[in-house]
Amino acid sequence: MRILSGIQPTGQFHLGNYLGALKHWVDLSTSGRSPEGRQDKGNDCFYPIVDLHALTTVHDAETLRKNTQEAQIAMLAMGFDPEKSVLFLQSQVPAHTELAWILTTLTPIGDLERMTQYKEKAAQVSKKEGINAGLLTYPTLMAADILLYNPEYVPVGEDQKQHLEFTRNLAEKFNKTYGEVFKLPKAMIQKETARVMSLQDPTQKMSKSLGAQHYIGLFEEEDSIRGKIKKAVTDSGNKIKYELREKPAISNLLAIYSGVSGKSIKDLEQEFLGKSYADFKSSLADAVMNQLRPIQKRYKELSQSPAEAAALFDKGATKANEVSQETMTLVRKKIGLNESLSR
Ligand code: ATP
Ligand code: LTN
Repeated sequence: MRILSGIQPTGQFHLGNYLGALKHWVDLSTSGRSPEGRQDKGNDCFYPIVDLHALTTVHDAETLRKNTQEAQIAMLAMGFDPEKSVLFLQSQVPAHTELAWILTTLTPIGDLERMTQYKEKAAQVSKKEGINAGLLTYPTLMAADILLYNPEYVPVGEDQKQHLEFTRNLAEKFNKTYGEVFKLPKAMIQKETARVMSLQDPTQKMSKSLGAQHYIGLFEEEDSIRGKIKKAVTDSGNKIKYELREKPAISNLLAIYSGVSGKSIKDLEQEFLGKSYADFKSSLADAVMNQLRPIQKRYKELSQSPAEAAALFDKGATKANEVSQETMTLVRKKIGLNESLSR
């Protein structure tokens, strides 16, 4: 089964990115299990680091270079295996921008203006800076990332569901206009950790932009992580119980615990029956560190030779170029671009 998903290199990854997306992607590339439980031999996974998307918000070359390098090393440290999945930089595969342009010509502006992520990002931009057109057309580039590889599933966090719907509509429109080329990809959402919430405000999703106390960075020092968990807000009462409406903070901590330990929330409620919030948090911090320690260790080792990590991504780009060119040959033919002149 073919799977594709992308992540922006916009700074340090946090536990929300990891539990909501990246951990799941590693599992998909090693286990070969589909949402229907079908046992395939192994999923055929494509995971680009979408550096061109990052350009919509990052306009400093050194920062982008550094973030991209860190993202490459982080993915390898988390267990992404370049033998099992195709890891590459979006910018090293020109077909992404080529198809994005073609799709832009089929996209009503109103559809782009309606996107929640666009509205949120546009609201954050200062008046002086203005809203760049890339923020608006972001979803057509994302649609191109996906459709070039014709994946059946796209594992993403809940926040990306709308972009997936947009991608499906665009694929359908292309097929209707020019003839069948694209499969309609489905979103794959990891239910329990679809939205890891902030440690300080469980009504908002964990994110870097809320501030340091709200998230746990994957490569943060142990003392800092333990401190943040200790200071995480809790709910009134004293029971360790998953009740989203009554106990959003404890429910979030339980979901995190389940995500890092693999234990079910039911089993955790049983395990902490009658225990205090303090005991629970201390045990949660252990579980988080058990998950992160090996990743952090590997990150330190891989950071010694960033060129090796980059070389693995170069290899992935070669493969991604091959696959995407096959799609583009068909696309060019269908839309009437002159084959002999364009290649
Ligand atoms: P920022 O921290 O700057 O707000 P972000 O954390 O939202 O950014 P993205 O690049 O938008 O980072 O997300 C990368 C992936 O991680 C996406 O698939 C997204 O759905 C997932 N993701 C991000 N935050 C969370 C979260 N709190 N819970 C679950 N999944 C998340
Ligand atoms: N928009 C996504 C990142 C992204 C992506 C993709 C995800 C870009 N291209 C293709 C899945 C498939 C985000 O903001 N997390």
